[in-house]
Parts: sequence; C-alpha cells; structure tokens
Amino acid sequence: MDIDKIRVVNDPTVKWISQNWGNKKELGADFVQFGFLGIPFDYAVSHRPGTRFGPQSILDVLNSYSLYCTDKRVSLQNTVFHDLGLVDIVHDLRQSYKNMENAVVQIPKEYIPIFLGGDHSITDPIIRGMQQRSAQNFGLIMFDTHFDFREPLTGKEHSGHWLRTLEDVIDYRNVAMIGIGAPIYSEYYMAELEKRGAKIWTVYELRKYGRESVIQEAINHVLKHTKGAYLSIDIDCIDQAFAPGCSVPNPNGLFAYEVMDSVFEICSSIPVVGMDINEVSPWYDPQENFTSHIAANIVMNFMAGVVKREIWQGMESAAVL
Ligand SMILES: [Mn+2]
Repeated sequence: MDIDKIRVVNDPTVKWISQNWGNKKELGADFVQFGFLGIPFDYAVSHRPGTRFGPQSILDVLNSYSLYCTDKRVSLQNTVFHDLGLVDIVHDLRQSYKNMENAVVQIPKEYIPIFLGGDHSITDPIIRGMQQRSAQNFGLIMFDTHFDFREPLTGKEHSGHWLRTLEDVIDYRNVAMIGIGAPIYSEYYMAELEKRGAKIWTVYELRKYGRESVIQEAINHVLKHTKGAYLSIDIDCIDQAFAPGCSVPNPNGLFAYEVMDSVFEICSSIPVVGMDINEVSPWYDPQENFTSHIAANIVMNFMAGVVKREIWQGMESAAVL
C-alpha cells in the first residue's frame, strides 16, 4: 500500500465508512489517527451558497499532497487517515443537524476528528457531539472575522449564531476568538461576549501585540478551566486576497500564514481534541481550488502540530481527553 501520499477518498454513495490507509504494523507503536468527516451543508449559509462543495474540494487537494509538512519539517508517516465519509444531509435543517451530531458521537475515541464543512452552523452539532464523546472538558479556540453570536430568529436560522445557540452547553470563559474584524456588528456583541468571559483579539490587536504572544495568551485562557482545546476555523478569517472562495469574503483578514502558523503552534503545544474548517465555497475561486489549498494547508498544519507534540515530544494524546 502506498502510504507516501495522503489518501482520504470520499465516496458519497457510502454514508459511513472507515478505511485505514496506513499499516499499523509498519507504523510501530507510536502513531496518530485522524478521522476525516465531510459535512456538505449550506442550508444555513448567511450570504452566498456553495459550501456544500467544500468537503470534496478540500479532500481533492489533500489527496494531491505528500505526507511531509515541508514548511514545519514534520513527517506524517506515522499517521493513519480514516475516511469517515459524508454526513447524510436531508431537506430538513433540524434533521441534518441531528445527523451531524450523531455522526460525531460515533467517531471512535482514538481518532482525532477533522471536520470539513459546510457553513459555520455545523459547529453547533459538532460541539454537542464532541462533548458527548470526550471525557474531559475542552475549550474553544475560534478563528473567524465574525462573532457568530447573533440572536437566532425562528425560521431565519443562519450560520451567524451557532456560538449563541450553544449557550446551553458551553462556558464562554473557555472561548478564545482570534481575527474578529468585520464591521457588521454593534458594540453589544463584543461587550456581551467579554462579559461572559470570552477573550477576543481583532486582526489589528493580533498584529499590535504580536501573533505569538496572542496565541500564547489564547492558550493560557482556554487552559484555565479545561484540559485542551477544540479549533473552529472559518476560512473568512483570512483576507479575501488569499481566500476569495468563501461565503462572505473579508477585506480585512489575516494573512494565510498567520492562521497556518498559529494552528501549528497551538497543536504542538496543547492537547487538541479536533477541528473544523468551514465556509469554503470553491465555485467563487477565480482559479481552481485557491481557497481549498489554503484550507488543506491549515489541515496539514493541524496534523503536523499534533504529530510533533504526540510523537516527537511523547506527550499524552488528545484522543484520551
Ligand atoms: Mn463563522
């Protein structure tokens, strides 16, 4: 079996499969297992539709990559990639969210899941599912230009209020938000989130205080009351110059490397129980897969960070959390 390439092949005719593309005997005792779950969903997109095509596009790009994260000098050879297929999306918003949550709960405990969206509303059922499959409390580190904290209006659900609808299950003191900046919210949202204990860094503040020290502060913040973190990355945290293929392009976003390096540094420092990358909408890319390549590179940095921490440094796996 050729394990020099990342091969996560998604078969839309199979709703729930788990394939082991590596050979555990060859890999030896130390290996990390990632589970890829696609969520081809855009019923709740707040602006332009098309994020249902995100998962396949990101997987296509990942399939063309090698097992070496060259930028960070980390090999992913001792890694098993499980294809968990696609969540069954039906013409019923609530049933689709239920299917997402049920799929997350079923993921074997020893896998670190990587969710490929989908609009950002998927993070509500993902977090609910992750809480059921995790033994320990984990914080949330979120990269997004938007707060996603609006009051939901019945019948007008969209991807801009998942952080609010989670208020029955999450403690905002364990939330760190990085890259906020879109001027479409009133001051209330910033004040309310900070009142509830969330830490927020805008794009300006990240650069003013320095990326590395902000990331360290974000880590310290979520570890105050938890044992690890879950990462939710909205591709619109990245500037539209780099990531135009998304639902809501952002003219004041982070540079792609700022997100990639931050994700790597977080994952190589602390236990990370999983991640989602969302809002990739490939049809808006001016050239094929520009934005999906950024998403795939973020996933590479996520995996490289986890592998560096768990294999190189021999730290306890986040999968046990
Ligand atoms: Mn978002």
